[in-house]
Amino acid sequence: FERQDGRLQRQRLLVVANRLPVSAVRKGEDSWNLEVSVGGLVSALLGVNEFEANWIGWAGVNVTDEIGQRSLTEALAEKRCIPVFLDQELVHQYYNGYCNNILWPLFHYLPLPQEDRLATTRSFQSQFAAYKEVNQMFADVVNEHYQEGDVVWCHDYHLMFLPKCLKEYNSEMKVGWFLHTPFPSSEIHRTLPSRSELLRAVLAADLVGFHTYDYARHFVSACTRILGLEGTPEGVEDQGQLTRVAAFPIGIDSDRFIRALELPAVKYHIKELQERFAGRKVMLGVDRLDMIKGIPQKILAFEKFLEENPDWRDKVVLLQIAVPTRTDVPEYQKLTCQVHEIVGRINGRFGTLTAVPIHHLDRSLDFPALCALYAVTDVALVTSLRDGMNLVSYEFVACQASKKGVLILSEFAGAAQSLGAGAILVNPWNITELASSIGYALTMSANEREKRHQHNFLHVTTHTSQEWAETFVSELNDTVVEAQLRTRH
Ligand code: ADQ
Repeated sequence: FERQDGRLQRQRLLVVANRLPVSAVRKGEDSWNLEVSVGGLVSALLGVNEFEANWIGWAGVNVTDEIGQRSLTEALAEKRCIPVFLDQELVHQYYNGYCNNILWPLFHYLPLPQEDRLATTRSFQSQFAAYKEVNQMFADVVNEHYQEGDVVWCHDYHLMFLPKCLKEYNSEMKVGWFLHTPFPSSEIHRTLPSRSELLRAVLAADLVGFHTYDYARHFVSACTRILGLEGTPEGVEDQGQLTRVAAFPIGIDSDRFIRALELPAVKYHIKELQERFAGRKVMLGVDRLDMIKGIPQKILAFEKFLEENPDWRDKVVLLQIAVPTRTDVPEYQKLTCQVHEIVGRINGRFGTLTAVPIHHLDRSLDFPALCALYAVTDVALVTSLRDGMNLVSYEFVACQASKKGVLILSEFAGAAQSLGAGAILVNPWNITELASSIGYALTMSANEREKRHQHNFLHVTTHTSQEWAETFVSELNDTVVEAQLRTRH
């Protein structure tokens, strides 16, 4: 809180992310339907009362006419959202191209595309140009709405250029940048043709945050090895200028999940699911259908488990809820086909006339249905090949107060560092190990389940998303004050 004219005032926060927390659907020339999309970031900031949060981002629609842009801007203003308008070609080059085909895979240790090197190099250059152009457009909108004293919090790999663009406008702006994905080893980052420009642009921020200490360390090493800068325990130093680098592990709004279990709609779903799967253990996967989530590996391990344990074939079911994502990117289309093929084969192999071992849904679930599923699950499977944190594992734990189910968790998810002691940690590439972990989880004693659950439940309910946001912003405020003191001396 800041004092102004003797009155308490909440500090204004400008949250800048690729997507706004609402999706807009056009109803008429100047009317819009706005749907709140509750993801990790939105719920993290919804619970933070200390700040007045305003959002800046793309609304997810192509609006080229002036009437549409004006009316959408007005509709979004009621939700404290400010749109950045991007045309289709820019979205294609910046979002589908540079963000999702280059940076996203690379930050998850999947190498740069290699099919046609020349074509890739050419399109790479135009995609990178579009990326910079879009970041500048975001900076223009932030600058237009910025008021002295605001904290500007930039999010994720889509906006790595934004801190630099903002500081060029106003070096006094308090700018923080947080990465939701892993930051890879410097050996991976150094393959990126634009490696130095990106690092320098991020370093313009006052505070740079990651989910884990390892990602922060990788970032500092990349700055040391690629840019030749000095890494210190506080961050990265360039000619006396310090950029603070630190770990801020995200959490969830655990109370929202715990309270939801008391809602009639959720209780109704729970009862329905219990009846539907009576006599069978329920295993659950909830993921965006993305190559980093290790969905094929998870399903293949389940197949191996059924193959080796015929007695379990009619006693266990795997529910895999996979919400389609980035459906315009060819790699994602291929993954969908691959998953469908494996699921079909396994159900054909082990299914009966009355039951199949895998229920695979290509869609998202609403909040009550999702909570109910988490609550009835015996074993949750998170098999990410890499994952910044993974909130699904946190949400599952929050909903398991009565059942005390088991979490099988990839050691390559950031969450392994916080929930590792309560979960069964696995290497998702090792299908044999994964299959035997399934057997171990399904037969674990009640005593061991209870102990493991208590450990994780305590963590999830004390390291919340609200705490994450408050810690980041207060650290940013402190960093700026310290920097001002240093320059004065
Ligand atoms: P994501 O890759 O999207 O997030 P995750 O952290 O698991 O991964 O968050 C997904 C969110 O979407 C969860 O809140 C989950 O409930 C919801 N969700 C996923 N599939 C769903 C489905 N089928 N139906 C309904 N809801 C579904 C990125 C990074 C992560 C990082 C977060 C937050 O990749 O590593 O943890 O940001 O920083």
